[in-house]
Amino acid sequence: MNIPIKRSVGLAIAGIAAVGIIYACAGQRTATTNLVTGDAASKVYVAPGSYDEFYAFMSGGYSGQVSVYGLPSGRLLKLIPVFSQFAEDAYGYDAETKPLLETTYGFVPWDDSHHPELSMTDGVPDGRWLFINANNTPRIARIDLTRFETDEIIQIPNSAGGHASPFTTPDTKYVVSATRFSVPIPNTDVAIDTYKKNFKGTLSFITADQPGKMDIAFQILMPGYNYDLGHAGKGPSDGWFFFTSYNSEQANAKLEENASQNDKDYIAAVNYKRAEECIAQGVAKPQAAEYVHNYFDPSSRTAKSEKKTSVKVISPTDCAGVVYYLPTPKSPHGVDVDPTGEYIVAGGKLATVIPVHSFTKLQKAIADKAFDKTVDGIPVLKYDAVMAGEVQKPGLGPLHTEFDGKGYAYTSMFISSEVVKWKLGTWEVVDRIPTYYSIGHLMIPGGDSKKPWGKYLVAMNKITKDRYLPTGPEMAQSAQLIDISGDKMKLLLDFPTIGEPHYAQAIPASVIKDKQVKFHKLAESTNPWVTKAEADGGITRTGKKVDIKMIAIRSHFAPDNFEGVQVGDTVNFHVTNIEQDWDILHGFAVLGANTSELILQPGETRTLTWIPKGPGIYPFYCTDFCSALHQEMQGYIRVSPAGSATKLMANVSKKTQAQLAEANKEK
Ligand code: K7E
Ligand code: CUA
Repeated sequence: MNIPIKRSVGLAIAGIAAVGIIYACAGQRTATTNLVTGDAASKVYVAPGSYDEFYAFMSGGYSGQVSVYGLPSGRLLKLIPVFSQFAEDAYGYDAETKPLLETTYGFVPWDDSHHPELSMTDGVPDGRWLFINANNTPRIARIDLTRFETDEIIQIPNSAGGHASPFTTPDTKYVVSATRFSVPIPNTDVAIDTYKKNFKGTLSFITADQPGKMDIAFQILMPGYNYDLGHAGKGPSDGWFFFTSYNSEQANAKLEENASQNDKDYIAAVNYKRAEECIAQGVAKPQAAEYVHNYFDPSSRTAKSEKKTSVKVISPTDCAGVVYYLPTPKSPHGVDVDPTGEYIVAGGKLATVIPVHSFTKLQKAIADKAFDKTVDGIPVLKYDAVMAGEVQKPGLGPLHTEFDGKGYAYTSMFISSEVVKWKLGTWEVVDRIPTYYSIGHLMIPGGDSKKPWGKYLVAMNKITKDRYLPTGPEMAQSAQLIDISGDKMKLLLDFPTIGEPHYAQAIPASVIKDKQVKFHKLAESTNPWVTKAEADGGITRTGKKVDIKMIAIRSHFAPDNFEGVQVGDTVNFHVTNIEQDWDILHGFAVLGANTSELILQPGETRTLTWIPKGPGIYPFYCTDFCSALHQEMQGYIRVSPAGSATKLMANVSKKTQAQLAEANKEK
């Protein structure tokens, strides 16, 4: 076996200061690229008709979505749109889902999503929900895992760059979000070079355990550093949360250089139970802050957006003991807590070791007041007083660590492009395996929880280069499946991914596969525009607004002919799929519409809005090949000039026609 590409690069330590050059090296084709062992194929083979063992949820990065894969096959099962519009199923295009993408900046149809996080019960992923963050316009979404749909999005005020997010507490009481960028809080017009004086960070705790009621529980006002990642404590450290920060230099320009000066930055250790006490004592000041909470109600299958106006903000100076800083080398990125809750592992991007803090020592250091200094009311603990150990010579550019539950940790090494396996407690490196290329996060099913399922590790790589058939200048990003069941890690499979997967989560399929909703019960729909029976469709006019109610069922729409629409009208097609059967979908598209199609799940109603631009006949059709007579599933709408005498008409039954005429006369 050959040496992993990057470690063979003699730049070694010298390379630390020059992260950028690594990309150039990553593409060198070497003979090491095929390290797959003989039985790999059988280990990832899932026979046709059989199921994968795990669901894996990968963030889409700049695609703003979540993609769902089966493991070990690496088969793509689904794309869940979250922060980006998705024309395939009208997410963010139709009237029902658009409110999910509202913010105080208006409609924001894109974001950069990094960290999927499963809800947990007692520190173990429970398969109820998946949370994911938006980086650019800070938000957190909750995805319901009985439907694989985004149900809720909350915006994070007083924040810029919601990167350290949305990691959960072991009971899912809170998910968190920390500002990557410090900004003036509240945000205001100041000179950028007043950074040190005016810019602050915030750590937000968001209540997350009640569907439809996500809200900012409180925020902690922090020194103006960059907050990067976080993880909750567990077991003995339950009640604590750990966040990495860098740029303790407080540079506001050329951070590449200026934020890499200090040998150590900090992990913020937050005692959130203490924060709750301070709030109970009335210490938190309610501060005016506008943010938006959006909720997709499953019974009407319609989202609503509401504005909120205030948050509780705690300053560490007013709530002693709420935050401590753990000095951590150097510009740390990931922070990961081992399954026992004792060890807090940092990924110091520029560090030559992997530093590990001890929760026991942290408590003792606090009791002994082993402080170096205090920053804005936050005691800085002595490094030696809290350090459990350092993994020596792990490789270059440690970023993220996950655990197998058998006493081992696995750290991704971005610069040396490898996964390093080491032993908790002795801190010795026991194995390493190259990745192709430049690994970011890695993921073990349950690997950040109290009870990792282990077995596999997925490496999510930043650079793909020559791993697949070339597709022009841009290649799909690449994940690699590694078998960690034995002493030695074994590469099993490469598979391409969507967008840029940063982090991922995985859970045994058995936890969620039998809880899936198969269709929406039509009788229980509370959608205001639902059409529950074929004869109930029709067309009504209110001024220049025309509402069309229609059903879709194999293999027709009803009504399927409409007249009386005029140029300049706003026409809403409210289409209900009245099928009550699993996986029987219909679509709807109309000639000249300036939006996406609709895709209708069985039993749901969705709305396509269309403003016809000229007179004529416009066909509409079903876009989902639903039946033998799918091609017959079509209709026409007639558009007349503005002011035309053409009567409203929908070709429904005579009785319904008469009722319609009555209803329209009254208006
Ligand atoms: Cu390391 Cu955004 Cu979690 Cu990507 S972050 S790698
Ligand atoms: Cu309905 Cu095709």
